[in-house]
Amino acid sequence: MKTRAAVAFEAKKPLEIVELDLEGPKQGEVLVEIMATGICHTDAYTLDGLDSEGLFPSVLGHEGAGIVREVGAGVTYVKPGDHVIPLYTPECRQCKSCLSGKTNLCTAIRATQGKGLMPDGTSRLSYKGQPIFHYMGCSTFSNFTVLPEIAVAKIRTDAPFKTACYCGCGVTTGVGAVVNTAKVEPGANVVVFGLGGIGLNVIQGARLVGADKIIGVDLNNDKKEWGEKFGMTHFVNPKEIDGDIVAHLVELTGGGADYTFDCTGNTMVMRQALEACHRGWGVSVVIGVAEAGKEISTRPFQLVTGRVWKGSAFGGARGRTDTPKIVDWYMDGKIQIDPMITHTLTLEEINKGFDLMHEGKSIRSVVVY
Ligand code: NAD
Ligand code: AHE
Ligand code: ZN
Repeated sequence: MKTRAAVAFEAKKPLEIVELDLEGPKQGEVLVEIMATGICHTDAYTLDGLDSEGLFPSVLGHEGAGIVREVGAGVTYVKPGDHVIPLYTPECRQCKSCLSGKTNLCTAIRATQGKGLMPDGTSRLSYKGQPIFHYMGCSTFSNFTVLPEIAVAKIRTDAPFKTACYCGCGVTTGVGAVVNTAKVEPGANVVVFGLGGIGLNVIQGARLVGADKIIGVDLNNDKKEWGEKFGMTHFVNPKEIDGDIVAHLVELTGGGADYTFDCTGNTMVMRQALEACHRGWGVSVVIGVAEAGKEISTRPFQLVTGRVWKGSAFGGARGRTDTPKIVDWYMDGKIQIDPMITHTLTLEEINKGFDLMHEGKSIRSVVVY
């Protein structure tokens, strides 16, 4: 079949809207009509050539929601008509990682996913006879996409696609990092670095679990009002304080934060986030994705004296099990999504979404097909 898609033909070039050929679902795969997709900073990072796994030409996009239109042989989990969210963190429930109960990082198809291919080692997408790579196993910047059955989460049918798609990455990543990875407890002091599409969800996650101080740090003063909408109690712009940001935050939290979250992808900020933690028990969670070649460092003494450095991918959420629950939390009013969708675009306008993100003018742009 044919599908309209925004293709990343080369790094650092705008996406081009073209008609692609899409092969139907093979054994264990499903064809999904993507109804809406968010644009996450990770898409921009890959398009900008900063991802060590970045492949071109490819169809980016990993924050979608849609409807199953066809299933391949052997598929039992979903049927045509089901509403689903594509999962860049699938959940096979059979691999060593899934069975461990210790991680959400299913390893069943990670190797081929990282090579831009389906589990059988081929692509379903092509343009003028040449294969186009899949991206993060999702490729939601295509109106139709093929996914392994283990890489879709079945969600309730009354959730609007335009907002539910955000649960495919940003909402689940931010809220999940608080609830699943850090396990923030009521009364804790929390510092969130970077108040974008992820950081604001960390903030609302911290509010949800009853954190005390929720301190937001951003270089963009416009983010103060945004943070406050979702539960932030204090805002700090590192450019506008006297002296060192770490010392400032340690003072503000009465000795250091119980939990800090990096939502910037900047390795210097990751260090500040660790060092702003309380001696003896503070936990810093790295969510931001750093560009290829970057490394983090700190004095080992920071760890010797009890600070803990952790990472979180997709908020520690088990794809098929937890994503539908996040959608339920939204539909039940426990978390908010609607105000964070600042821009609704057509596929033809998708490059504008990237511009708005780089200009700091959007929280989430969503393409509605
Ligand atoms: P975004 O562009 O919407 O937000 C980034 C925010 O960080 C902006 O408000 C910006 O002003 C702020 N910022 C940038 N540099 C800063 C600095 N030095 N100090 C303080 N604030 C700074 O991006 P997003 O969509 O929220 O994504 C944030 C990061 O999370 C990206 O690196 C993205 O790739 C990553 N991410 C990770 C996961 C995961 O599973 N680990 C999932 C989604 C996104
Ligand atoms: N491909 C990059 C790493 C990118 C990365 O860390 N991705 C996150 C999700 S970001 C979503 O917006 C993730 O889930 N990572 C776990 C995984 O298995 O990819 C690189 O450095 O090569
Ligand atoms: Zn993302």
